[in-house]
Amino acid sequence: MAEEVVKVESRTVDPAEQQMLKRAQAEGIETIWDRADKMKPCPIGSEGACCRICSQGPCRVPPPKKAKPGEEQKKQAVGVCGATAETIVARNFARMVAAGSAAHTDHARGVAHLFKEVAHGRAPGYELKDAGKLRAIARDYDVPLSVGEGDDKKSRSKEEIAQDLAEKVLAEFGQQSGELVFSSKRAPKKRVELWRGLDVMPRGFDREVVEIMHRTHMGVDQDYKNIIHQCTRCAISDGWGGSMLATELQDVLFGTPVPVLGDSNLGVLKEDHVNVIIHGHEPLLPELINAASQDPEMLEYAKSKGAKGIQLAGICCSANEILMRHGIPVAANFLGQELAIITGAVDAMVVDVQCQFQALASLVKCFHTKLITTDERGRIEGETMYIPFDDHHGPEIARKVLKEAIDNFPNRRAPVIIPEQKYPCVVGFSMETIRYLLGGSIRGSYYTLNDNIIGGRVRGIGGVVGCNNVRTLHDNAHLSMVKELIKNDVVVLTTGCNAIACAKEGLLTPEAAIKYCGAGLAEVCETVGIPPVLHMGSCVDNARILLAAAACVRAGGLGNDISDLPAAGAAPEWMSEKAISIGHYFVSSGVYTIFSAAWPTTGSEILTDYLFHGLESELGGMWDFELDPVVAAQKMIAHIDKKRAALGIDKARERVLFDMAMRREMETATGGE
Ligand code: NFS
Ligand code: SF4
Repeated sequence: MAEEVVKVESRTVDPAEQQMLKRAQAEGIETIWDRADKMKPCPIGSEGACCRICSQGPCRVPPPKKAKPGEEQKKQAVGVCGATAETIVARNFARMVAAGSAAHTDHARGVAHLFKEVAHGRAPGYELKDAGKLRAIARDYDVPLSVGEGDDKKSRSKEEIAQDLAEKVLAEFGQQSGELVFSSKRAPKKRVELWRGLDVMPRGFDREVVEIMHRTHMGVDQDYKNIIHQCTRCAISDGWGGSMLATELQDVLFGTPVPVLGDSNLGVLKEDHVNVIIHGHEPLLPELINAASQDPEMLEYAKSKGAKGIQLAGICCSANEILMRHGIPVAANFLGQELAIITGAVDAMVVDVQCQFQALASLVKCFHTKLITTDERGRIEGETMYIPFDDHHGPEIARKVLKEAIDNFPNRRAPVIIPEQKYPCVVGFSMETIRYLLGGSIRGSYYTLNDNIIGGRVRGIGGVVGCNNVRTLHDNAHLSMVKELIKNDVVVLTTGCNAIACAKEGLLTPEAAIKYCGAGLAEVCETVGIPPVLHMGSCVDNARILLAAAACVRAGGLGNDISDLPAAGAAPEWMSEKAISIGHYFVSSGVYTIFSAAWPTTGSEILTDYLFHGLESELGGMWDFELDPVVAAQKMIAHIDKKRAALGIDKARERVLFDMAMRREMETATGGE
């Protein structure tokens, strides 16, 4: 290769992926890092200061350079129509919220449709697995669980309940007025009242997204605060709506996650097995591919082609879904998708929607890998094959996909190089599991967690989530931030690509507590037997974090709203529009939320100040940005301490730290461990 070879250590901190990057360099295979080097981000676009929503533009309104002494300060430009930087930047931000929310809600739509078909017995291969959760959701939606009165009272079957529930949830997509059920019933009472007072209760999933698109059309909403107001309503409809619905219905269909052991990193691939990568976001088909991969007939077929078995492994959020529920190993997060193929060992990569590089289509041509698209919304030009998923023929389709992978096993041509790195992880911390583990079967509440927070052993809660971003050293910000938090006794709840980064680093094991945590958190983790970083699932499962926060509020002792909790959120390597929607629903729920990597509103100081400071007085939560992940973690801790002080529990922590120091001193003095 003529190009200068870039040090792989400057691209990713993951040794397995470094090895694959070296292979790519040696063989002249292009990856996302090479493309990023060639593509300089547009400075005006990255500030959000470019408007191209009508053909009189594009209009660029970046902040003017600071005037030199004696010079007159130039004013910020406005668009041809007079749109100010505030309007333009807010519009761009709003469209990110709309796209992110749409992605989550459209995911929920697919799940809801499948749920309906399962309820009517029209979707072979699926069942209503978690009847308890089904009833809990039905109660929220006022679906009767029984019929008749007195002695004639009869419980309704799961199917009957699910049929009614399906109609009600599907109706919420096109609902025009009123409130969404989860937003009004599952958020803390005080939060709901606040939202009602601000008039940001979402009315219908689709309506809120469409309204952002309308308001940000040329010449409509040109008041930045009013645009952000609609962002808030739309984001709530994502977190306390679409995402929550996707998570809850998936739990009913596939089971609510409980702790399970899994493996992570590229070392999970097996040279002598048919390797199938599940990549994307929706677990509907992957659930059946998993079932099919255990079918003796399929295994026989794999053997007939010379393979010892079938190895499934995940990438991105589909990975998190099947890892959480079945312990299927996770091969990589977002930035590792090409590197998995570069092992030469992947016989098929099965994708559905979201976060899939178009570059996969050309990359698979360098290897034998089949790129199989499975969703009509997510085709890729140049894909090897399109096998559309359909609710009514799931098992057949799953077998067809697997058969394609098996048939491809004998076609491997490049030498197979599988990195040896493989790390165990304990995952499956749904909101219910945390309640069970920390509350025990008797109390079954979040009170024990609260008690530990009040007592000071646990300083607070950090939700660290989100993507990878090729503009930052891969996984570095995730790991530095999480380590800084747990070192300071902040328990971390994680999802998405952050969770995978943590898995690959061994942070999702109980042993990590002793190695990385402050004494208080280490003690709690040791007593309960949990990792200090709790994997709660995929990105739609960020709704689980909201539910956990609501449960903390309900358990008592830590104020009466999410904004009172000593908690903070972060996405240190974010890149997708979904992350902006997620961040904004955390902010709207009362959480201090800090992003690293990049910030999309720097084109307007006024708007940025509103998001970072102004929103706090309205919503109790606010955005923040900090490039350095460790400093960002410290800012989260400062916020947590501010909330501890407001709750009057800051003294307790000082006592705990004092006791611990005393005890340690005594132990050293007596030679104890
Ligand atoms: Ni979330 Fe999942 Fe990863 Fe980011 Fe993409 S996989 S939905 S968007 S990149 S965390
Ligand atoms: Fe320019 Fe206004 Fe058209 Fe945007 S809407 S491109 S600011 S003229």
